[in-house]
Amino acid sequence: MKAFIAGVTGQDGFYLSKLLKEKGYEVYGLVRRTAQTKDIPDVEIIPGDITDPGLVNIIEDINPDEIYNLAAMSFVWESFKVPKTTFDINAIGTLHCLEGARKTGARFYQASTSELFGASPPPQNEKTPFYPRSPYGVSKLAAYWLTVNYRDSYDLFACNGILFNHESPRRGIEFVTQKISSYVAQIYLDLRVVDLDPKDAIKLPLGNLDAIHDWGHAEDFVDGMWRMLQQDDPGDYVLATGKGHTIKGLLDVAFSHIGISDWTPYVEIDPKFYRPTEVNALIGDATKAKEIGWEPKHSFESMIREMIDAKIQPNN
Ligand code: G4F
Repeated sequence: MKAFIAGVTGQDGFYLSKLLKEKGYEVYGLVRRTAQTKDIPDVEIIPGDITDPGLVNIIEDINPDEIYNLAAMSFVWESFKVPKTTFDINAIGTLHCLEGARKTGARFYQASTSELFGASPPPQNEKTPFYPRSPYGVSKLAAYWLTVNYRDSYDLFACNGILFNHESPRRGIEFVTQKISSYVAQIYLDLRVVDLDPKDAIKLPLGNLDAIHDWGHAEDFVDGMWRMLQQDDPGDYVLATGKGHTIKGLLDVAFSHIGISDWTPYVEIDPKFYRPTEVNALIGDATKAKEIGWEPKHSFESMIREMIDAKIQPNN
């Protein structure tokens, strides 16, 4: 089996290519000229750009059995600053991948997101109305419907994985789990060498601490992506743990891992990190995914601890 992954250098690209290699796939990964390629598991690197229509020819040359579109401008906060770039990558890029799937007959996976639900109250599942709250969410909604439309129009085996937040030690520093984990690891290391008074610590600037998210582990979620493409019929699936946590709850778990019960002296609110519109509560109902054998294995607490430990001892 041959798989083509757009977005192979990201967190999910790492775990997915590892999983597919273990299953015996030949894996081809689309990589922009400026992206870092070290650490990607034994993948054939294909230079290219998802926003360029030349992607269709690239996919035709490879002629994969499966295409996974994980490429995205994935930082919701930044999408308010660069809405057009967000659309080019997330919506037009998906169109190019779908054209490649149409030309080759490959099965297609689209990285859709819980951000599609936005303001719709939880629990959210495949039947919940969409109400995105950011240019990112709206661009991903276009990509979602393009995927459905290509499935309906051309009888393509195309699936949307509607994934709730998923994290790991490979998560980018701009996302709140990694931002908090990295800071907490640094505080732990500092406390080992100096008798740091909490009021003298450089504070961690954060935005909205009350938003509720459903955070799972990326390693569990890539298994769900693969499963969707192995079914008899294509469909759309929510992947989520079903448990919601606030940013405050995340801070509780992270600081208690290094023995600090009161994190308030270490955190300050910086309005810069607020978004013009926010999702208040995203908690997924993954009943449909469970029917195809998907089950998350990591807990939220163990994942946050793993992320902090990876920063404390980066080589372990
Ligand atoms: O970690 P975040 O930036 O992730 P967000 O916006 O939920 O997006 C991630 O998950 C989505 C859903 O699956 C993906 F579609 C998307 O591509 C990405 O992977 O923010 C999480 C929450 C937000 O409510 C945000 O307002 O944390 C809140 N937050 C509070 N202070 C902060 C901060 N987020 C960031 N990044 N930085 C802060 O200082």
